[in-house]
Amino acid sequence: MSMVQGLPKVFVAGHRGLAGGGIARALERSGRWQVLVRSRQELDLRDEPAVRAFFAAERPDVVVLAAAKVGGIHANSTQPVDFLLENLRIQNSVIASAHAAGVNRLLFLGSSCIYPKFAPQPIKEESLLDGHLEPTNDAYAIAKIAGIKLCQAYRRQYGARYIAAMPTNLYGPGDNYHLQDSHVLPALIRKIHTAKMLGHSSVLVWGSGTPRREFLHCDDLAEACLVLLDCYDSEEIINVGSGTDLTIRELAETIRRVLGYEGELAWDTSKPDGTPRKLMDSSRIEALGWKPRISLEEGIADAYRWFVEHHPAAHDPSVP
Ligand code: GFB
Repeated sequence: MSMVQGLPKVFVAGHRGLAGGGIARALERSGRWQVLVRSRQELDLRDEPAVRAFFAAERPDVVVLAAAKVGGIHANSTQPVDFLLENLRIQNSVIASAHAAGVNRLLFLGSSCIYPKFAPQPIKEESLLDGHLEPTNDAYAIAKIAGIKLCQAYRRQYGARYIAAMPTNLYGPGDNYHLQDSHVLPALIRKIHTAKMLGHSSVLVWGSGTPRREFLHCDDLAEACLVLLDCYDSEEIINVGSGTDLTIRELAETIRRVLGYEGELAWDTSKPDGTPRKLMDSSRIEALGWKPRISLEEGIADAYRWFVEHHPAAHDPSVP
């Protein structure tokens, strides 16, 4: 007989991703959950009939919806159709199927980009829908806002205990290191590593370097999700951030230092900056007893270790 029988069963949708991977590991580690996962090959989350059949057969007690089409500023601004449609399909099919199968507890993950481009800083949860979105990722943001609203609607119409958390920019082991489509932190780890390996004298960084971003290690997010599953039950969304931000220039300098690269940083101002700043106010989750534990330097070193040990681009710069 399995050791985990008798424990509540939690389905982590998106366990191969950065957020979902960290959450599935943390749930396993806690020893309090029976963790259920499916790869994309086993279950296409956009396929609602397949997702309904899966839920009917497995009947999880709880769902963590961390599956999404995600990417950095370039991917978001050049593939808005995919970001809007895929995310709507995934979240509609998972949330509706969970409810149809009697799941009464679900945690939906949104993003800090749902807030208005010029929201007052640090951004409080109340800023949702209080202004215009940042155009480079409005498709993704609209899909995530629809997911928030769907969770709130299930709560209002059916009393379902569905909650939505808004993580800030995440990074960590298992990140996407694609040259064009990744987020800034893994992109700069890769570019600086490659420049060091090939002896290049400089690295080209996108934009002006002045936008500010807040970063959170995926294992810190995972611990926050465990806290939320245990003790958060409100229709209000809840921010999960590290509480500090820095400029892209400072981020690039930090990565340069951690990786020990001595070359220069050059700036490609033909590339978009995106939103000027999106530091979140995370006092609501901090009041529940959670705080981030991994410093940016430690986290970058951890992500870099994973990149060198697991990613083919660490040894072959021609990998896309
Ligand atoms: O992480 P990132 O792609 O997305 O870019 P956002 C953040 C900043 O880093 C921008 C600069 O100002 C970029 O111009 N940057 C510098 C780079 N060099 C690079 C590089 O080599 N690659 C990348 N990608 N950026 C995303 C949203 O916004 O944040 C998503 O598009 C999501 O929807 C995610 O919300 C968390 O922080 O601007």
